[in-house]
Amino acid sequence: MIVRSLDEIVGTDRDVRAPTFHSRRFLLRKDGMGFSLHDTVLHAGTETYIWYANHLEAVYCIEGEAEIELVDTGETFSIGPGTMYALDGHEKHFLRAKTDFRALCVFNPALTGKEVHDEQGTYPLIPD
Ligand code: 9YT
Repeated sequence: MIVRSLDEIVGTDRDVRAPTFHSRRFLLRKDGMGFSLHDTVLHAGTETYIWYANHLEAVYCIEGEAEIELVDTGETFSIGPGTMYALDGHEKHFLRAKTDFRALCVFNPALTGKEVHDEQGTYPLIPD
């Protein structure tokens, strides 16, 4: 069994900083669960372009407000506390945080912990 607190993760190599968000990675590939689990905070007023070409991601909002715009259709969705979205089609999207936006994020396959977005907003698949 694995038990971890946010306090144990902040400031370690599981606490990954990017220009528009920070991602505290509770579970990674090496933990053997088959998915990774992150507590992520997008910074208020930021826009992030994302295309998870190699991963499926589900996002459950805990705090804050954000808008998602799907690139291919132009559809927009407002996301707030208690709402989940799942990128089951590897959708390219813009994520705009109206306030600090905190969410639990689950990735399949699991991230290894080293990934940061590339210029296409993608996390690479890192081989075993
Ligand atoms: C909500 C979202 O997709 N944010 C981008 C960061 C990613 N979820 C991560 O690495 O935690």
